[in-house]
Amino acid sequence: MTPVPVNQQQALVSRLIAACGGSYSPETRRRYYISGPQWAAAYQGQALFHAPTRPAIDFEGVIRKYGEIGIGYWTTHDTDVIPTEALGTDKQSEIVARIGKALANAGMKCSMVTTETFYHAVWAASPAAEDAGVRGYADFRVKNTVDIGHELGANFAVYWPGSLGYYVQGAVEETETLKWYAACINAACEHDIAVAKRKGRATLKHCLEAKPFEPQAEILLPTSDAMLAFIASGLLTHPEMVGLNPEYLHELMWGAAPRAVLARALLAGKLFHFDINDGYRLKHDVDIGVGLVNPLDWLNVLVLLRAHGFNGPFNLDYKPPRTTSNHGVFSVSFPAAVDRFITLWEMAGEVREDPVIHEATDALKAGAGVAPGADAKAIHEANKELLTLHELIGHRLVQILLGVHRGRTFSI
Ligand code: XLS
Ligand code: MG
Ligand code: MG
Repeated sequence: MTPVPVNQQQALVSRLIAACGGSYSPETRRRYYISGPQWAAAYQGQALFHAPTRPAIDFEGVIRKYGEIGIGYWTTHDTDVIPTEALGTDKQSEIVARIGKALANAGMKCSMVTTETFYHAVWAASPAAEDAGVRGYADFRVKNTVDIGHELGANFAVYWPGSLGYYVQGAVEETETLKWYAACINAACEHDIAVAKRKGRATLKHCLEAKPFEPQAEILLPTSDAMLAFIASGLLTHPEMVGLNPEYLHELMWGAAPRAVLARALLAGKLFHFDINDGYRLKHDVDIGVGLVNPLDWLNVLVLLRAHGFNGPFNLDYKPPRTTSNHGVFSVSFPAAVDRFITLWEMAGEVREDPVIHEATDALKAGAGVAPGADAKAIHEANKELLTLHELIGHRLVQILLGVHRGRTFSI
């Protein structure tokens, strides 16, 4: 094997990703409502047991690269771009103006803003802590994020509450904490109504994002279903402004079927925004790129979303692995994730038109035509051959995903 010196490695990566083929042009990529988070591209590979592996990159660099790739929208936490101590000051206005310029230069738009209510030490006991000072500060932070969102032309605000739970049970009274958390969301919505009116803009869509654990041991609102119950609990003053930002992997983390989660959100009219990534059931929030682990499940998810007219935003909330360099983040991670998503989205369109699936599904719905009655055995006997179609549909979906074998053999 010939060693590859470091000054030739980027060229090798670029040549091999081109050799993979199947990439879409930036113009095509921009037609989809796909957003790139500031924090995803700027992630340096650090974690509790992991030192960073990539140098820092500023928002101008991230936005420029996203624009070149053809990612149409950018999303950010307030403190991804504004130091905590500068929030709400003139320095913030200066930075927001720079962001606006960078977006315009890259031909991008800001679609979503979110408040970091988990990283800073002030959130150790959550944004809905016992101390009124912490809660007042949380109100300031979410309202300030609403201001930034309107300033940048965003339409969505996301809330992942982070530490809304505990390591030690019994230390907080759950109903009290949930009421305080609702008060914070209410503050954001009420402020939004006032700002939107003043600016002649629509109010933002406020999207709650659940995660079952991490960074706490137990979480008070661990799943999208818990968030739906919270929205309908009567604690929110503007429940119509509040919906969900489910994250694909967060639902797998508690063992759910993400497609079923999304179906429940769709029925409730609350699927506002969707964080797209991949990973493993009942494990950590590893935020792997969309389609790298569960492509068949992703295909099925997108079939459901297309059937219900959900066209985005699809937010690339994943983390390029620690083994990827900054060159790799923009030459492999992001373009490849976008391209896998587009391919799966287009395949989902094919599934919806597929004549075999159509005929099988119609036949299942038509049933055997026996009159409804009380004879269980007769009903089963009349339908039993039709039900093989469930497995046949599964086979057809995998064929669409993998491509039919076209006579393929490799080893014999
Ligand atoms: C963390 C969340 C976070 C949210 C936005 O696990 O996914 O990135 O999407 O705060
Ligand atoms: Mg997320
Ligand atoms: Mg995640």
